[in-house]
Amino acid sequence: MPRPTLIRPTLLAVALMAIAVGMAACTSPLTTFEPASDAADRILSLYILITVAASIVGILVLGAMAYILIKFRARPGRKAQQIHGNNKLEIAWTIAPILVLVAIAIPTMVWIATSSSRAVADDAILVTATGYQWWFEFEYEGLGPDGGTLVTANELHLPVGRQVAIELRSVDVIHSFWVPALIGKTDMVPNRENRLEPFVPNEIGEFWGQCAEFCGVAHANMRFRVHVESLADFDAWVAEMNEQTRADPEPGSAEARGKRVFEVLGGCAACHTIAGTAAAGRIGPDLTLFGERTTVGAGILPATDENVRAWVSDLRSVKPGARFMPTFADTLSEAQIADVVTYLKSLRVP
Ligand code: HEC
Ligand SMILES: [Cu+2]
Repeated sequence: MPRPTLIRPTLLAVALMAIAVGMAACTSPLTTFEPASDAADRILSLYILITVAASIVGILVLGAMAYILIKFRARPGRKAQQIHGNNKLEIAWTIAPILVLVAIAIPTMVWIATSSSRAVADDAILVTATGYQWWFEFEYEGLGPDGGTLVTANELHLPVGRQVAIELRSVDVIHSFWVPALIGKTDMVPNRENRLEPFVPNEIGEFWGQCAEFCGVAHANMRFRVHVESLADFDAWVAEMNEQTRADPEPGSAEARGKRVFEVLGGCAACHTIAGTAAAGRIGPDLTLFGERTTVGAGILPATDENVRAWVSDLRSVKPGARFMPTFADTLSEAQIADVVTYLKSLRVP
């Protein structure tokens, strides 16, 4: 009988490890490895510290195991030595894990203490993020009309280089707010206000967020985007969001027909708000400046005309389980749906 060799399993293990490492290098929009805020930088350094510590332990333990498996494998004519207890070993393997855990616990606790006591700057942007099954609402304190709140949904705009303080709430079940490149993850709990550590986004870009606590059938489709932009772009967006009276679309245009569908024929205005118009419903996401959105369906699809049309005609074919909003395929004509989409997409910063 040929002697069993370890070459093949070893090669297999090495190949699997190479694949895993290679896949980890793929770009992913939900990676913690590309931080774009001061808080995310700190999370990454803690993450690296713990990963390195865990890897050292893993290599030592697996290495020792491999050595023992090979060195003491069954061989003809050799009898296993019988041992009863070994105090030195017992003490060593009790103390070693304690040291490792203490080494991880100290920086972790320091991090928690400093992050939970970080002061909110005077000029910080104050946002309340509220979880709904299955979308996010964002309210900016003091940036709305007459110093009131400014409401938007599913896409949060933030100026680069300014501190942001976000308070988390939920109206139904427990959700969790997580933007790996910026901040999180922290639960959004009904009847409770959780606070995120104030953070400063330090890179312009679009960052992906995701509900990170299972919250029902459409949990995986409960996403959002954060647009970190220049202060000028942010100010322009805020000013346009606050426009008190939006000019009526040209009579007879697709936009004008779409506005009528939105406010009258489709009843969309019963659930949705578009600031500066008659639409003031509060059941669904605020759709003010919907034309600036890059996504539809709480971050799940690019906001192309086609996707918005598919959403309005039958949102549950796009997002199974979505709540409250009716299917309009049977009650509105294709032309009416196309018009309402044209109207929504025309709501832009000029
Ligand atoms: C009974 C309430 C209700 C009515 C009526 C309603 N909607 Fe909605 N709408 C919602 C809710 C709730 C959501 C969020 C669903 C989700 O993402 O899970 C939503 C989401 C949307 C979105 C996606 C927003 C985003 O940022 O992802 C669009 C666009 C939209 N509705 C358009 C319309 C249009 C157009 C009409 C009328 C033809 C309409 N809605 C009628 C409740 C309603
Ligand atoms: Cu959720």
